[in-house]
Amino acid sequence: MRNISVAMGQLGAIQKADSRQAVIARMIVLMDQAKAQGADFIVYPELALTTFFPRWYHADIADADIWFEREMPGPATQPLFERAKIHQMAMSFGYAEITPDGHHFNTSILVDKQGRVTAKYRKVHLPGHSEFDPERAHQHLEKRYFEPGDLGFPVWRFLDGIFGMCICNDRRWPETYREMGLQGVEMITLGFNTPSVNSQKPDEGPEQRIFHHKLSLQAGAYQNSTWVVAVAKAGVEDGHPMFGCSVIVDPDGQIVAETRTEEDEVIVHVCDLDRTRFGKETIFDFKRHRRIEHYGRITAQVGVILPLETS
Ligand code: CDV
Repeated sequence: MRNISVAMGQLGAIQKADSRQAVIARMIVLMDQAKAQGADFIVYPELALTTFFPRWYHADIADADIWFEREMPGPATQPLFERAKIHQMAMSFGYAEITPDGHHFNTSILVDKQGRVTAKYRKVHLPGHSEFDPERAHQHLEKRYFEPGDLGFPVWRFLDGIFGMCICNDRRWPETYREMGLQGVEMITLGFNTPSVNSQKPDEGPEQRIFHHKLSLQAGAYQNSTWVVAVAKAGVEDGHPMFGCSVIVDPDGQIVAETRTEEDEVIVHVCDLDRTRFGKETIFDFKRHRRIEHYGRITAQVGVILPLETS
């Protein structure tokens, strides 16, 4: 057995006016609770340090830089790293990253038990749009504020296993999981901010949104025989509701842990990384069963090309 005690550190709403210091204080409380429950590793959401700012339109894109971090850890986040070191707790969280040469990414990191940033992932699948869209019930301007990630989907030897990351919308794409599955991933962590209502389809509410969320995670876990840990930022941010339902999915695709609220909440589950072996050695033994000669379109083509019409 290779057991890792994993905590989901779900965050409730963060309002526009909330400071990073206030959010970090909440994250430290969650970490303390996780430690008290025996966790080795805590996973926090996407863009954990601020409100989900891509819902707000800045006419001058440079004005959005207030939401970005220039260093990690920086002055606001240092106390979280210090507490992690004291607890000997590994962690993962998401934040908006601005690089020294001015690139903007939606980023997630793995931090080891000594408080060292050991891995970085930058969100590849950016949903939404880049200009103000009056047709939508709310804006989702990730394509305005971020560039697509430039690091691919790497995996890392971390704790006692092979770990990978993705972020929110990435979880809906089978390519995300398979890229990491082909590198033997045993645990994928991700954070998300998902509005409870579809901005372009008012009758698509939380029930269906949560169904699609779980469907994607469970399929990705099962088809790659990996653990998946998905953690929400939830609750009502300045009038905009987002669902919770942070979950841990086992390598059979079963949900084994789930949050119950849309507030700050910790759930801890012990995950045996050896449970990934059976699926990887049988039905999803990629080496024996994949037929790459038939998969060319997946990397050669982006949109749909319909067959020619026959008269
Ligand atoms: N933060 C996200 O990536 N949210 C998307 C919403 C916009 C659909 C998601 O896939 O959950």
